[in-house]
Amino acid sequence: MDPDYLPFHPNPSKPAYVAPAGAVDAHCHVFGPADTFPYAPERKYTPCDAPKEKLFELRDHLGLSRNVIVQATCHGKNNDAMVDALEAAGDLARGVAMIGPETSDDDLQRMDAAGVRAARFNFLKRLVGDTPKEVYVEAAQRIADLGWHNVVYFEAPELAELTPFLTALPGIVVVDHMGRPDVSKPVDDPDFQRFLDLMADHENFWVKVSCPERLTVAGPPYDDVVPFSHALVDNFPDRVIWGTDWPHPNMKSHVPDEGQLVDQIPKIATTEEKRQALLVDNPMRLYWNE
Ligand code: 0GY
Repeated sequence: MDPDYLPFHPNPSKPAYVAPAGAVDAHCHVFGPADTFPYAPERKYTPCDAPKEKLFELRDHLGLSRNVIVQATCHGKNNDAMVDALEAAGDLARGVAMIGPETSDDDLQRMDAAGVRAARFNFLKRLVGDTPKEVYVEAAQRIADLGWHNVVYFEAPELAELTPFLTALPGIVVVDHMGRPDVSKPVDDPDFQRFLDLMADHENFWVKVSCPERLTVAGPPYDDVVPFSHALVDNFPDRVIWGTDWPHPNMKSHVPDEGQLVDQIPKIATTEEKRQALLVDNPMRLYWNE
């Protein structure tokens, strides 16, 4: 089973930027290995295996300390590979699951014990098809009872239609990849302003300033994405987190070098204080607050 996009970088560079002690990669994945954790039959893409050992190696190589491992659609709602990675990492990782009506209360309890702290609701039709919102509403209610939060993934043009649903979610809502703005437009474009307004009006909304490799038009080192990340870090310093997005599923344009992604951090968070919040204090408050 061959992957249908580019494999991850075999030899990422060592970043020049040294992250503060305890820095968290708050968006990354583990895939397979397929012979132990098969990919979901309903998946929209086939990844290359990206096992937990490789993720932990990358964490150490980049000078990071912890991971938040996010369930991706290629494993569907079978969270076993992610949970296995959490169990191997001990206190150094937390997880974000994908759940549905088929997920039992026992499954939720088991995932909670392993370190899962959120469920992810994905609105990208290219990844999940068209999931009825009622399915997400019911799941959100179940996870709220466990003290988990919501992680949502959508693209900027969908935000207006999704806003009533998103703002009705109970508890904290973390938006993946800055709400996927079109970075060929200026930062004051109405689509991105709508997202900034959502963040400003709803203090339960957080955002991942991640994924420049997917958003960029110019390519590495992703300077065209910096104004967007920077605006979010500056306006909402206590509600931003950062992640590598390793192993970058569905990347077809180029193979990202995670060392380069780490080296973007000082451009988007321009003081020590902001970097400490982005990389350590905020993700720790969200995922290790117990
Ligand atoms: C990401 C982004 C993507 C994939 C998934 O769950 C997924 O399959 O999230 C994407 O294709 O944009 O966050 O990994």
